[in-house]
Amino acid sequence: MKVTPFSENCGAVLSGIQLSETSDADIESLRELLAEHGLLFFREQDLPPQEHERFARRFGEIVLNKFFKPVENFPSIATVSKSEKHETNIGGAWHTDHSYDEEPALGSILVARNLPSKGGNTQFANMYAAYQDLSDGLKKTLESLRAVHSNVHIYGKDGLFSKSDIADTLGGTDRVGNATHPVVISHPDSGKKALYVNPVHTIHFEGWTPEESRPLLDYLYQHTEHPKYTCSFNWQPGSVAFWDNRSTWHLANNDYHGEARLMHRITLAGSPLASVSSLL
Ligand SMILES: O=C(O)CCC(=O)C(=O)O
Ligand SMILES: [Fe+2]
Repeated sequence: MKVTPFSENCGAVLSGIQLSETSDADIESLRELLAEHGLLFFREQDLPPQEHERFARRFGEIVLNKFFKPVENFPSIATVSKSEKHETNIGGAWHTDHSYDEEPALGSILVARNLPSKGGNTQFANMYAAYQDLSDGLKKTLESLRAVHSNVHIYGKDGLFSKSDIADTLGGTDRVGNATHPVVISHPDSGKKALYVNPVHTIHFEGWTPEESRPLLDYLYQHTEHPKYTCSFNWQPGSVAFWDNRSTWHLANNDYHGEARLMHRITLAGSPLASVSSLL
């Protein structure tokens, strides 16, 4: 197995491995690489749904997304799709998945099933690197804060998607909720510090109003979106991306109107997030 950086700060490409034929030692190496880089890319994989599921289960427990439709006959695989008729896509703004849960998902394994002739890249950001470059003063302030994450304004009955043209492809408007997490986490597997706020789900700092929170959140978002911390993955048939939700963000480009794009996603269960200060 060969590991090549994908860009300066973002992602690693793994070659010389077929995910349907991994040994226990391969799985352990992948676990370590995921904790370290937060984002692994694979090309030319032969990973039909049953193999996708088998590979995911070797990493841990699968969690079901409350809003996405499952793949027929594979209840643990979520469809992430946009048809030729739709304008709206899923994940079209910077976010990390499931931060609105008390125990946010570890990450996802996304497999390309049907791709547009061009466009449809997924962008990622490295939240270890984005945190690392902040000043010591700001780091100290952020380490003492917690933030509230919600999905009500996105997946709720009056949320963003309910008004969109993909409303009928999603469900679960009554399964929405909030959770509070540290703003700087100690990553459960790597122990490294990562900035844990995101533009779609973080609504305010705990004890601060949304208005008071906005300027600092916006600063952190604009800082993280710098090309230095991000990369753009061009999907090809057989491509797989495996990301860690605790140390990365992602954004699905919506630049292929009139064409369909279908991805299969398996999400792995995570654990409660510890703040850096609680470890002192
Ligand atoms: O379709 C993609 O590239 C990613 C969409 C997304 O946000 C997700 O699957 O969590
Ligand atoms: Fe997502």
